[in-house]
Amino acid sequence: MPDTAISPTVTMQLIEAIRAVVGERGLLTDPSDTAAASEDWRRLYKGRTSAVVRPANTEEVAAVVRLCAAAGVPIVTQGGNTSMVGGAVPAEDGSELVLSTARLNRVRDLDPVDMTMTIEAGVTLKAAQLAAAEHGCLLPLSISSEGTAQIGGVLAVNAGGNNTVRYGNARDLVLGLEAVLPDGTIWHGLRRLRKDNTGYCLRQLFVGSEGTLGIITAAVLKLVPQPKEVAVAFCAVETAAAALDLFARFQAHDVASISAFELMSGLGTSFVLQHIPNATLPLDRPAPFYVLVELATPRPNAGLRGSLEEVLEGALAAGVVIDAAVAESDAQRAAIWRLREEHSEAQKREGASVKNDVSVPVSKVPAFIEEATAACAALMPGIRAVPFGHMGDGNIHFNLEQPLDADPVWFLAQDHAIVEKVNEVVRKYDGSFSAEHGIGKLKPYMMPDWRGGAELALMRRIKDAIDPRGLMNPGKVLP
Ligand code: 2HG
Ligand code: ZN
Repeated sequence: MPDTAISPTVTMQLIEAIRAVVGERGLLTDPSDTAAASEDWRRLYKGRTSAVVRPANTEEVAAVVRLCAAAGVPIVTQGGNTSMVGGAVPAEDGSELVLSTARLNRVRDLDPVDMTMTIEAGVTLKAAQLAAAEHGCLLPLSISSEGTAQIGGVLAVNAGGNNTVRYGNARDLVLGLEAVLPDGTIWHGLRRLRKDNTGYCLRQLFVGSEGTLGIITAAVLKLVPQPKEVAVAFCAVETAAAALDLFARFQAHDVASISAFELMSGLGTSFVLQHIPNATLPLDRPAPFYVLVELATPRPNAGLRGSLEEVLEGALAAGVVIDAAVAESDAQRAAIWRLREEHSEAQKREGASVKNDVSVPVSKVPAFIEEATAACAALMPGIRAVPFGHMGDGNIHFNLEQPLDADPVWFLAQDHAIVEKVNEVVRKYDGSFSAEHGIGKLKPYMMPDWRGGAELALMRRIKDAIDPRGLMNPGKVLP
């Protein structure tokens, strides 16, 4: 085979060497496959790659990384490709290969006494949850894209999601890690110890590094007992301040039972009702805001439903809640959750949107929403604010939908100005400009402003020490 160059760096010789490692099934070069892997879920970026490499085990990952390192070819690791910040797209010039974790899809071990699961990077979050449930355990991490998102990506971006209010973010669940380093070395760190105080905590360096330090191939995750009772209510409130009041009531009643406390706007919910088949509002009339509250307990006969109703009755009597529906069955519970989880898809169908994945202290959420809404309306008449998200942990998706008559391309070009307006308010409340989606390709330009000085300098030194040639997911995280 002649050593023809497919791109400035990728040669046929390299592709054939990789094929020899991963076999026919492990290499996709069909343009439809490479095109699908080169675009992000939001369709913000269209890159190009000559191959999607799909190793079947950690040794194959390591062998592929060694070959790429020798050729100086950068690798973009991709799981479910559900990033909201273009975290897994290759560059436009075709110089990078995509390495898919999809075939690393085994649950290696699940121990209901240790309450841990050892799981490979390509298992979807949903499949991991189901595997835990089969053993009477709960993997307490839930995100809207869990049917597609894979464990490796979930950990690489330190996903947050719906249960952070109770169980923390992805990094809080990681006890051990296996990863392939940029030179192809396999780091075997799959310990399942609750206590292991032995120097720098390397696993936490890789969690949240977004594929820029190496490739996570497997992890040991903490599990918790499966809930025996779950109660879900969908509540209508006039304002985000009333939603906060309701949260405080649930906290005062039994903080330990809250497993999710999610906020939705009336407008965002109307998009779901309009664009998502079979979505229905479980209340008589629409409201400015809604809250989804979920309580869960591993204790049997805990009377959770009674607890939920007691708090709601108090809130209704005080005028904090206008109306509420309590799920009577698993099907109703799922229908209520769909109203929340389909928010992103419905916004995509409604038109172009600019996303702000921000966090502020929980107590500041109402003021933040009010002030950011006003600031955006002043910037662009007709802009439609769609705040929603994880109110219980202070993470609000303050998304802006294009004005009804605006050109989507023009609207998206106003991205930086809109984001800056929102972030002025985030700054005022000492919040974060990226609460759970990470930095990816979308936000590195913001890093000097928000994490400049010692923090960014230290991050660069870590990157240079571990990936001195910059071959792991270039152009992501660091400017
Ligand atoms: C969610 O909470 C996801 O549903 C997506 O984080 C948020 O679309 C978004 O902005
Ligand atoms: Zn979210």
